[in-house]
Amino acid sequence: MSPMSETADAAAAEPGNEGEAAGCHRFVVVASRLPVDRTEGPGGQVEWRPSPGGLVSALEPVMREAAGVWIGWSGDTGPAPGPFRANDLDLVGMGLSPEQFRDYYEGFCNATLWPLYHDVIAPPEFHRRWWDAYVTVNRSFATAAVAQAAPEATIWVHDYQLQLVPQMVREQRADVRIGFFNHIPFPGYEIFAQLPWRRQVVNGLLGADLLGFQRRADATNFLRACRRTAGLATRGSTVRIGDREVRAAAFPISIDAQSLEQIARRESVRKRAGEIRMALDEPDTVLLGIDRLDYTKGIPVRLRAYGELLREARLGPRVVLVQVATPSRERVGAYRVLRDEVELAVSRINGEHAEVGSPPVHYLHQSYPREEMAALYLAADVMLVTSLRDGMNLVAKEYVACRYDESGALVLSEFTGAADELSGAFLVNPHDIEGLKDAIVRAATISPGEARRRMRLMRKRVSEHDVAHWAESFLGTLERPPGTWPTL
Ligand code: GDG
Repeated sequence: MSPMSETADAAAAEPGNEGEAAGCHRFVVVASRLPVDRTEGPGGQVEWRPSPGGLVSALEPVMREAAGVWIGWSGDTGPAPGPFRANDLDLVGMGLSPEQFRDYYEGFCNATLWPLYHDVIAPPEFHRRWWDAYVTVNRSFATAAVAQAAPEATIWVHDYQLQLVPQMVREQRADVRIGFFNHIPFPGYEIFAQLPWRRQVVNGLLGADLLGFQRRADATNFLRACRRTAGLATRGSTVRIGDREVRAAAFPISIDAQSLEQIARRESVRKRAGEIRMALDEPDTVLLGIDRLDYTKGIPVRLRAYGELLREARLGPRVVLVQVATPSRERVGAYRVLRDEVELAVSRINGEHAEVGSPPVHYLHQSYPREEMAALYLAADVMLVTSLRDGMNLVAKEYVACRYDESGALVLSEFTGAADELSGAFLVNPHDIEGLKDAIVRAATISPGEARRRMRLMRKRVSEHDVAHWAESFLGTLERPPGTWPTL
């Protein structure tokens, strides 16, 4: 991280002041969202509350060392907040008009790219107006990045919402180093090829020096798209484009395992985990699912498997499933259909199998503070992650990080990035309902010794490969001159 490890010349702005003058930042993060949420104080004044996530905690040390700035959408369709300072970070809040929110965010991002990149689990929609909005919004983010970046700065662009930004920045600034990380899968070529603007997207990404993906298979899919869409030659993980070399490789993202474990170890959180089990009427086995309510997460297959297990009486009478389904993208049609499907399935299971006061499914369509999440992870004997397609799945890693007593079992879909790393899990093909049922039964009846052996393996992986390791290895590779890249 050479250019970023020197102390910045520009003095950091004081809290409450505007961000640093344009062009001063040697490290620029460009992400679809800011790491803070806008709220209104008691007097109606705007306040920015940190929205803590792995990404910001991983990047915070680099941001501080290198006079970094974070460019992202503020989360509403009001005027763009512009540069400001909050939570001790320099931020630039981008705006989306109501039309851009509809065409760019809900349209091209959530109803074109999201289903396309998740193996068309839902049919993607292609609309030229949405694409035009995608180009316009990407251009505004690129312009903001160019304005903030110091000479020879490092710019790290995140995710599928901003795939054109690398090229748009490079056109204006040959001096900067550009990294891009894709948080979701990159699809196989036959699927990607459906995108009417596939060439523009590949060219947009190729503006970066280094492209990071969750899994090796995603990087391979991207390299194939370069060959097929742009006719470019690739060698190993490198694409040659004119006199430049672009690298595409796997950098599996992770979590801040240590701080989550600290939360799980708190007396108050352990007490709360006990209360949760008590409120569930002290069952023998608690199964847990925590997902955004998204069709990629395989909630219906999980409910189907569980319902059949109850009908076949294969789990014993004192088993419950707690399913947290965090509200998500509620205005997009496919998400409304999914919510109805999930809620119908939950009602059917409870209708068929509940006794008064003890439903077999506890369904929670709400979001919770981090402490409550940790208590839920602690209260669960078996964690169910049955995604049909998932870039990584941080929930699986969070469960492992919280199980400091090495108990518990994880049922994990093969179609998650986490499956490449968590070899102690019961791996399942979520489309294979019989296989899924068998895995749930095995996980629910695991011996304490076997559980400990599996959990220890997973905890070692997650603690050694945490989110700081991820950020360091990506930025470390990005900072190296092309000839000195390590074998990835
Ligand atoms: C995308 C990719 C990739 C959920 N409900 C609550 C809550 N959460 C937190 C979880 C976890 C995060 O949200 C969800 O992360 P996932 O990785 O499971 O899934 P996506 O949201 O789809 O994320 C994914 C990820 O990007 C990172 O690259 O792994 O594949 O799809 O951290 O804990 N947090 C709180 N309350 C909730 O109710 N506090």
